[in-house]
Amino acid sequence: MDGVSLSSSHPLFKEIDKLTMEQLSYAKAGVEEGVWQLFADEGEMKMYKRDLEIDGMVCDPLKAVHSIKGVTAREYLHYFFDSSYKLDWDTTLDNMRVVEHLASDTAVIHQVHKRVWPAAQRESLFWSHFRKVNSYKDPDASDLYIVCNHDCERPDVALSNKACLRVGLTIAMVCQTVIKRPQSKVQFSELSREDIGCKIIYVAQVNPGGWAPNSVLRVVYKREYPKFLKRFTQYVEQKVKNKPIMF
Ligand code: 6CM
Repeated sequence: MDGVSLSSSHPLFKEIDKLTMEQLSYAKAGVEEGVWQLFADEGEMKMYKRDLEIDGMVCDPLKAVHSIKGVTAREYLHYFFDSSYKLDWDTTLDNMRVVEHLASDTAVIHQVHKRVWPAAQRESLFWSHFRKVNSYKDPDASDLYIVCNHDCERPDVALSNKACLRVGLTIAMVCQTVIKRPQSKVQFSELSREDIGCKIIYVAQVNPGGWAPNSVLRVVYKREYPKFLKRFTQYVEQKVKNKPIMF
């Protein structure tokens, strides 16, 4: 999947292009000491957060780095982007639907999340864009893909119920395939899953969109983000097992 399928004349193109590239730089910028606090450290998976409140609401930025074996960047992000799998792996969801397929690499998605007591139920409405950006890959990587999600407005998508609040979100997952055998000496077709790995960076900032107790929100995020990344990774590992490698 080289190039961008979304037409440059689409009204959302400029915003999608700008935000996707900004999130890519932000994700790759690392975690400065004294700025990011490590809150989950499980094997290769490390998760960091910063404390940030906007208008009194917790909007803590999150950054996670992970590294797994046997999966390519394209495969990992295929399962993250493709909405037909979301209900399998996203345990925060009550339901979801694709509002519009804007192109093969871009969709608008509406999700209704499970209610967390005592706060009101949340929903999200966002564009989701999948892109290959090899010019930004690390020297040891053979490719780089990103999925970027950001909230949007659609007059044709009403709140699912009046008590629901719509969250704001900017989320990106950046993945790079690492090949363990010298690339100059090997064709992709000769590689097995033992020869490949994937470096993952996930960044997220969610605005709760209205009242929620700050302490509960922080507890929920600390529990849910590691749960999500571990569960999603296991899901992908299971899905690719015994399938031909997709680069
Ligand atoms: O990135 C994740 N999921 C993607 C699914 O396609 C997508 C998600 C967007 C929405 C994220 C909003 C999460 C809101 C969760 C409910 C908030 C409850 C409020 C509690 C009040 C006390 O990018 C994985 C997202 C994992 C989130 C933990």
